[in-house]
Amino acid sequence: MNLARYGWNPFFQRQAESLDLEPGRVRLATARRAHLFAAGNRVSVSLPRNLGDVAVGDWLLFDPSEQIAARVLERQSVLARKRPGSAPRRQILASNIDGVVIVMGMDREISARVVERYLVCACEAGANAVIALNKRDLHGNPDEAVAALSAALQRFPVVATSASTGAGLEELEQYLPPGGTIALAGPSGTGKSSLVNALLEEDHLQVGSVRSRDRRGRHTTTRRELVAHPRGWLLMDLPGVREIHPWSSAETVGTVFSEISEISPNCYYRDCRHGEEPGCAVREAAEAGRIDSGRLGSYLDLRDEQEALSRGLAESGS
Ligand SMILES: Nc1nc2c(ncn2[C@@H]2O[C@H](COP(=O)(O)OP(=O)(O)OP(=O)(O)O)[C@@H](O)[C@H]2O)c(=O)[nH]1
Ligand SMILES: [Mg+2]
Ligand SMILES: [Zn+2]
Repeated sequence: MNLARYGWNPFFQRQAESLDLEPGRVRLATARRAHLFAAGNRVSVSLPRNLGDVAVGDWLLFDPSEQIAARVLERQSVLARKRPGSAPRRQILASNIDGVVIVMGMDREISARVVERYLVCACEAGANAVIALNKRDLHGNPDEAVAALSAALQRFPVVATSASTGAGLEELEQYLPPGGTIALAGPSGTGKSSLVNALLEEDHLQVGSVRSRDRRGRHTTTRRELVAHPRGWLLMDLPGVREIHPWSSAETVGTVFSEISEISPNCYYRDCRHGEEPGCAVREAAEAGRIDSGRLGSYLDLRDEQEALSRGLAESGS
């Protein structure tokens, strides 16, 4: 089997000097075992305790005779969030990804504020991001919803899809980097697993239902899995999460809110926090309606969160 099909590239090749070990990419993992895409075929290896964290999408070197993993190769990118709780701990959602589809459901209110949080995670990973407003079949005016969200987000593509009817899937595919590893992320019940099945044109993943009372999902997907699409993509369905606190830097937040970071050099103080300072060009722009005040609030929250994270990390010495 050709390893390039699974994302093998010179970045990983350089780390794999040993002749006795073979590379494989984690397709599915439990605490003690990982199922891999490897040259021989699909193999399953045991994960020794001293190996460290193993995430879906990781490349491992394993000993083929013992069927045991020896090393996790350095990651090219990670999609990560802060673990719930006060301690600054990172949870890797997906490893070595090229693109992220942020899936939101048109059967409920679409929050640009939630999407922005996922965008920060995607940008921190250096991945291409596209937003799928799924369940377009349940919305009276999907084009209007797309226009509203793309105006709110400024520069990220938004596509209306339906996993049920197949509408919008071809358009979505145009935004997926060819041959790349693509993670589908978003709240529970928005149709991430359904979209993977629809893109594959087969029912590979289990799909859940949503509570009719509040449209919340039931957290049907509980494990991460990488599946190979016939057109070359590797799709990673992620479990829906209730809360997303990005694991990133304050600079990455600035790239998601580019219309705000473009104005901030015009503030009187170079280190303006856009709070109470005199001569703040960002606040002026918000007051004049040139930037959206909801966006500004979201930007300041995310910036403060990421700065607190950096401080927490420095204090804990990690
Ligand atoms: N009408 C309609 N229903 C959809 C669509 N996509 C998904 N659904 C339904 O929405 C429900 C949830 O779908 P899932 O694919 O399980 O959602 P998920 O995002 O994977 O949810 P978690 O795994 O819990 O995070 C199921 O009942 C699906 O049949 C769609 O495009 N249109
Ligand atoms: Mg799912
Ligand atoms: Zn300012």
